[in-house]
Amino acid sequence: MALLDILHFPDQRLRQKAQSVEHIDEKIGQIVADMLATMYHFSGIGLAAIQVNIKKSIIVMDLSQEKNQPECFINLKILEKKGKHKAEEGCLSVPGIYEQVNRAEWIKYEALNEKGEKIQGEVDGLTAICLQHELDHLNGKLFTDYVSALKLQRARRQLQKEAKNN
Ligand code: K1U
Ligand code: ZN
Repeated sequence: MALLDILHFPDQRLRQKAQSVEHIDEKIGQIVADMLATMYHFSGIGLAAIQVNIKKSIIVMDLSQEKNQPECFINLKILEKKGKHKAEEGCLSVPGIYEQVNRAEWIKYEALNEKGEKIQGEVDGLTAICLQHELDHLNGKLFTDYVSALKLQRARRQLQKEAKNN
């Protein structure tokens, strides 16, 4: 397993769009393993392949307390969305910034797992938020795109202040 480099805002490679995975083979298995190792290393709850400069539709996630329930979503598609929910988000590609974002409260999805099996689910709460956040990454979008420029400026100034005081 290898730790991968995470791209940070404003790196334009974060704006690339992922391509569908055609064949799930050993190479894809290695990417999934490396993405999981990277996500755990940086204490994330999710990671999209675009964040590690891999232009493939691959997402990993683990929302368990014990960090022992890794999940993988290949070619994730959101089929239905319902409701609205505002919650705080962070991003490993935008370190130190946490802002409220509006997302659908409930989603129905389909994807492939790391074995190439079709998976489907209906989820809400943090799972729904995280999958929408990661799918945005695969479409070149960041959570900060939903936040006002003024709020972002304030958050960045606060970060700079904290960095000076430490
Ligand atoms: O995609 C990423 O950059 C990972 C990101 C996922 C995410 C967190 C929160 C809401 C939506 C998506 C993270 O794991 S950020 C770090 C983190 O663990 C976290 C931050 C804020 C709230 C909950 C968790
Ligand atoms: Zn992110």
